[in-house]
Amino acid sequence: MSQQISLQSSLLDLADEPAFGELGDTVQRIDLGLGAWLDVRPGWLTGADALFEQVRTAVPWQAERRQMYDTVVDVPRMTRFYRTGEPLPLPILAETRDRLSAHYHRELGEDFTSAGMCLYRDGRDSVAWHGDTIGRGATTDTMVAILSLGAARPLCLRPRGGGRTAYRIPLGHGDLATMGGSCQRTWEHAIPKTAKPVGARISIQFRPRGVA
Ligand SMILES: O=C(O)CCC(=O)C(=O)O
Repeated sequence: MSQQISLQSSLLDLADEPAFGELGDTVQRIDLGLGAWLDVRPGWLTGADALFEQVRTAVPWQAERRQMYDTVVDVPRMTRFYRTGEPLPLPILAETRDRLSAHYHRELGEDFTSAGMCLYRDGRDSVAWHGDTIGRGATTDTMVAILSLGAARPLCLRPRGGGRTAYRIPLGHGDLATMGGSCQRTWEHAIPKTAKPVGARISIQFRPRGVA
């Protein structure tokens, strides 16, 4: 049975202006084992539903296609990757990155520099089981910090190599989740499809240089 972590995030987040809460002791660390951990900070950003609309409008979303066996299929989500040094489309996204860099700098030893954006339009959009193992994440410990906007979708985690989902963590509405330690090479994560009626969600992932 997977462990469902229930986040008391602000389902009624009516604030017009995005505002960050504290990090510090409000961040809960889950030891996943195998040298991996997951930090969760429900409702880190209030006004996240208002920011969702700004990000959805400001980002030039791209539809990707990829080879799957002998056919080319649509990637079931919209994406845009802002590589290291590329300006982010809204000042608050740079502020988010800088706040995360400040919070994790002692442990990470470097800053977050890139921002991957994913738009899950509805329950048909998803990402399959994977670790972020392009680049340094394949061989060294690192961190991937995710700010979620819009409707909550579960981030699922399982040890690498298959098997059942060990954790299901609903993320949306300004929640923060950070995967750290060996997580990208010893665990896999996914956002599964759902037949339930769910609204759109945006995931913003901050990574250090050379991790993708
Ligand atoms: O949607 C999420 O929060 C996870 C995204 C993800 O795993 C990825 O893009 O590599």
